[in-house]
Amino acid sequence: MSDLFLGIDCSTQSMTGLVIDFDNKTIVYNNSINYEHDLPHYKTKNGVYISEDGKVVHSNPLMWVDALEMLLKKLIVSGLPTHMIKTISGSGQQHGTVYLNKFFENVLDSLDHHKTLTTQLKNVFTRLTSPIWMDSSTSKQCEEIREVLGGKEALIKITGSNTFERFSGPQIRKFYQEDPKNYAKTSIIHLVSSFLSSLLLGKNSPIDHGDGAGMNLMNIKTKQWDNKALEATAPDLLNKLPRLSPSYKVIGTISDYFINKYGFSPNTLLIPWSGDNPNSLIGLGATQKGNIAISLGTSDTYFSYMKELSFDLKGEGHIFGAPTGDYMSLICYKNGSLAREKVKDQFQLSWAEFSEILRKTPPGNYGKIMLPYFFPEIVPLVLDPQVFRYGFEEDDLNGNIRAIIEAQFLSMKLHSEWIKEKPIQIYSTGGASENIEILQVAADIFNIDIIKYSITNSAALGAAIRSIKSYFESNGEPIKWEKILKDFLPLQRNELIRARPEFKELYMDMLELYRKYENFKINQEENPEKYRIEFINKYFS
Ligand code: XUL
Repeated sequence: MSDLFLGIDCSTQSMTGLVIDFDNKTIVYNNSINYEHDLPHYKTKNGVYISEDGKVVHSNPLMWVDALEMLLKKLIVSGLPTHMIKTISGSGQQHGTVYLNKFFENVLDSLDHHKTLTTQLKNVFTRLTSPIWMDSSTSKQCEEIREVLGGKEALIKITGSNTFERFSGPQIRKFYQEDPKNYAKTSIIHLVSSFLSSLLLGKNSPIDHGDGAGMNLMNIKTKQWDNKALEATAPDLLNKLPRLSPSYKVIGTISDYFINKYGFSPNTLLIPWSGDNPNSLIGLGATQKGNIAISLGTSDTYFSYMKELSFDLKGEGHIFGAPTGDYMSLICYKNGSLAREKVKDQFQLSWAEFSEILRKTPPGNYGKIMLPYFFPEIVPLVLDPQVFRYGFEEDDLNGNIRAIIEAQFLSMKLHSEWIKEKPIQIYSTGGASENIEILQVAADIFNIDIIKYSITNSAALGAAIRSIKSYFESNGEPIKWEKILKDFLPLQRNELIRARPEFKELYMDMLELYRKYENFKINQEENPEKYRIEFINKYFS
């Protein structure tokens, strides 16, 4: 076996470890811990704690620590020679924050490998649970920060995004306002990514520019903490944040705890972890103009590489740093897999039955339209969840299945219109991308072919690929992204889902209909029922 590279992904519902064998260009390890099933004593549902009104969504940072240790134990049991791992990087669900006291670094520095990480880290948190990206409870703080920074457009030009309920800045402000004592006791605030990176490093790890951009705190042009944004958020915040770093820069070597306990070499290099979406950009090889990625996981995201910085002044999308040092655009939906599952479970279907219904129902769904806000939605902003159905009822099995999938991709197409670089090719990842019928709907709606990957965790794959790039760079043997991606990605591309041109016009019409329904519900515009009847007459009579 040759040089190995490890990527770890801490996502909403699970933690995955993936190892690449560089010379043989293969993935030699790919395994996950599911929080709800493998760590039931944390009592999460799908990895999270949700308040009754659905607005407050937290997870447990100690559970992530436990999952990391469980993952590494599994790695050892698999017989993988951990001492051959040259570099490690990782990926975290974006925006989530971890609040730590002044003992955190000392504890990391003096970890005893005979004890577990959780026993040693249980007293370092000033907030026992971490707000995560699904939280939508900070509208007040979003407004306050936006106002101080000069309104939506000014804010977008500073941080790359409007304030969003799930973003770290508004979440930090809420903690400061609601629990000032524990805010004062907080020495350092990490993202999920930099928190886990700190464990491996044995001291505070920097936040990378990819994930840092999801906080409403980093200046998107200078890639430094923005003083005005920090001041608008909470007092003394600069002293409570780690430094920022490019995603590709080596930050040190692995700490003694992991060397002694899991057999890693003391020379194992570490580079910063990044967000799951920036990692997926690499894991899907979407580093060229016109390459679009859709990730169908707990969140559904639509993102693309961006060479030149440009903004969505309407404020629905975001600009993050890309791990290449450039930029990426992103739109995020909360009604992703959990919403699909709700519909599937309502009718007690298996995924195979769900797919069968998609296969046998016609594009356009006889004019049945759903606005699928099962949970509070990010795009468009819907804080009080409600599902709207036009032309059908809640008990219409076929109607509901097709309607939710069409709604998800019509919404994606609609809300990505601001991205200047038009899609030429779409890459898909995430659990639901295993489902060809779902991807067929997406291909038809976008009228673009979709490349499906066999590895559905492109975030872990992206993290492993990033670590290859940085390893060789730090050894003075730089390899171009194109070369690494060419070597490692074609093997993963296992299916092409072709857009069917015969449905192009139908979906263009349906997109306009969907736009009207959104405007009707969200902006109180005219009821578009007569257009829906026209649509039915044109395609289904
Ligand atoms: C992106 C976002 C989610 C999380 C969880 O802005 O909120 O995609 O990263 O996957």
